[in-house]
Amino acid sequence: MTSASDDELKDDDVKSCDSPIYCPGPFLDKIQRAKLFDDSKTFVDRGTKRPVNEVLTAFFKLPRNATRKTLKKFVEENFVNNENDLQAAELPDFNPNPTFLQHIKDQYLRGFASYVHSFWKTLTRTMPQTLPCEGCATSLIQVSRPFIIPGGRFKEIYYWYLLMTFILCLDTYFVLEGLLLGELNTISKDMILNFLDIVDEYGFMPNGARVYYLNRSQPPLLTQMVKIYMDKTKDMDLLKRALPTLDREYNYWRSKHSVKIQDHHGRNHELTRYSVDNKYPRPESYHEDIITVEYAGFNVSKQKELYADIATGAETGWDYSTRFVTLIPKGDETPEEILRTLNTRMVVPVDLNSIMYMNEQALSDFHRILVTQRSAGSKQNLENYYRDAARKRRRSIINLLWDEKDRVFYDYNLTSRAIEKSLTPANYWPFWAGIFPDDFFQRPGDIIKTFEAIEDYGEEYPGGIPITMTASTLQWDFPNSWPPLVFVVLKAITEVERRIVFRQLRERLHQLAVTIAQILINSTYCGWRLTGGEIPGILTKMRNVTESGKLFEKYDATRPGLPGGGGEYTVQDGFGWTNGVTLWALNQYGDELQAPRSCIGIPKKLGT
Ligand SMILES: *[C@@H]1O[C@H](CO)[C@@H](O)[C@H](O)[C@H]1NC(C)=O
Ligand SMILES: *[C@@H]1O[C@H](CO)[C@@H](O)[C@H](O)[C@H]1NC(C)=O
Ligand SMILES: *[C@@H]1O[C@H](CO)[C@@H](O)[C@H](O)[C@H]1NC(C)=O
Ligand SMILES: *[C@@H]1O[C@H](CO)[C@@H](O)[C@H](O)[C@H]1NC(C)=O
Ligand SMILES: *[C@@H]1O[C@H](CO)[C@@H](O)[C@H](O)[C@H]1NC(C)=O
Ligand SMILES: CC(=O)N[C@H]1CO[C@H](CO)[C@@H](O)[C@@H]1O
Repeated sequence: MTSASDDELKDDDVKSCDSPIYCPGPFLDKIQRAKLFDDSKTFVDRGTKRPVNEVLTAFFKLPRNATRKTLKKFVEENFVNNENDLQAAELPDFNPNPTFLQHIKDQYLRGFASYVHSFWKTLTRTMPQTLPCEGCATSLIQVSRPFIIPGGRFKEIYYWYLLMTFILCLDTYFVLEGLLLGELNTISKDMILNFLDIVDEYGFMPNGARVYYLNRSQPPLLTQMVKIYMDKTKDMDLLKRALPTLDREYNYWRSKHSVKIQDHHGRNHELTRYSVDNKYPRPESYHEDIITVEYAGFNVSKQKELYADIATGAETGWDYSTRFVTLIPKGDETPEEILRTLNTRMVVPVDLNSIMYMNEQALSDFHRILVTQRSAGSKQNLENYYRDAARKRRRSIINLLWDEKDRVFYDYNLTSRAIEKSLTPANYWPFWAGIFPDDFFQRPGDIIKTFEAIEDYGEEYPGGIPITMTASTLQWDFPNSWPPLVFVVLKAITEVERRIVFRQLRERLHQLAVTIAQILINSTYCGWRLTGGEIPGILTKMRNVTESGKLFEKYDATRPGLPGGGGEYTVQDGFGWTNGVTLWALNQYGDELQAPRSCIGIPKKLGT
């Protein structure tokens, strides 16, 4: 018997950050405290020019009171400036004119989609497989196949961004089955294989492909990537390669991130939360974290707690947001003051648990498929094991996170032992996952109530659904609108819509989805247009613009086309997930969307 029960979940071998240069220790502390670069990430992204032991020897010979200038010189002498350490690569099987473009009615949107589709070519990279010397170090986690980068500051592959770049495959899930597939399958598979290799090596998927990210993960979407890839390709070889690794990743999450909760009826539940075991500044934001933590006047144990909550905040993918803090902002706090009240590990996030549920269902299906393939019963129980885990999780999510009165799911707050009544697009994730309370579809009037907030956003915010209602200056707060979370809402509406029998209600929801999609497109299209986007033969470039069309990682919900702001770095363009979501929406609602007639009236001055 190989029945996997909860007790058998092993605390799997997980490798942690142990580089003497890129991970917390005396070396990193000294260099990063000196704040040699504007962005702490600059240093940890540089590889060494000489063998690590020589670099360390030279470092420990420096006087203890070495000046900033001396340290800067030391870094210049010992580290390469490898801003461009990833190499541009050819995007395999690229077809400039995939079929889905023809399903977009509006010629401007079609031209726009064509541009976005072609942009993948500029985001394709490989990693150099050789270092400047024997014994040299780099923080990059090596992967052997090409991949798509998000763009901007993020030069390496990031975990949860990746699902979004796979949405190209997801297009075909709805309408164009198999067509796009023929073109971008290769890179999709390469990226999945890169991830699987990393999980095999490290025991989990780190936040990004750098050793300094080895203490935390990000929303666990690898199983979903395999799922949408499988839905398109039925590639059994890939599934066989992937499944043991996906099992292992699932075990990592169950064993390291589970939390037991007793409800008011005394019933026990197990759900998942983000939780990073960490007591140091994040290597890539070292100086920033020191200011947040050391200048706060906390005692040492409280400082360690805060470092853990900061790293956990990065694990959520929402770095940072008032969603995870205890402070009720008055509006004049500095970002540091807000972050000092992070309570990340005590939040049981509704989106994370939805993803875990989707993974449990997918893993159950995968085990069933492979068993059928082998026509043997040996792994049968894993199919049931995951099915059972999904069933339990669904019950727990409904028992603990559903609010009967508001008719929406909320996060659960372990500190107050109650739901946290604040609404973000993430609260709709369970619907995407197919989790509905038993009476949901019997109460059509209440379904309107569930989506009332989205209807209001649609009327009030012409630039996108705001991520929260709190204007805090943190980047996962108002007024920013994040395309992947708009995608979640659209998927949620789609899942509800297709289960509804009442025609009028179905149409109302569909109209809502089209409005939300149109708003998304208004923003991404105008942002692109105002930064020099053009369509050969159809639309000439706006005068006085030197750039050639940008998509941003986030937008301003109040002003369509303008990038969002706030947070720890300047707004990034590129941008993997925005491109993915834009193409998905253009395909999904392609015959109902229109290019905004004019992007004028939108302030011309754009962030960079
Ligand atoms: C560093 O310390 C040494 C001896 O402790 C002293 O001679 C030197 O002047 C100091 N340098 C600076 C820049 O403070
Ligand atoms: C440190 O501070 C926290 C709250 O600020 C307090 O609860 C805790 O008791 C303090 N610990 C020590 C060892 O003083
Ligand atoms: C959770 O509950 C505590 C205690 O009621 C409260 O202070 C806090 O603001 C709540 N929210 C979060 C995200 O911790
Ligand atoms: C736009 O270009 C014209 C001519 O090239 C120039 O006179 C004008 O000042 C420019 N306007 C802006 C806002 O840069
Ligand atoms: C999209 O932008 C156009 C401006 O060209 C505007 O007329 C339209 O109302 C916008 N659509 C939505 C849903 O906000
Ligand atoms: C996920 C991970 O690698 N976590 C590690 C973070 O670092 C601590 C020690 O500092 C390890 O115990 C964790 O396993």
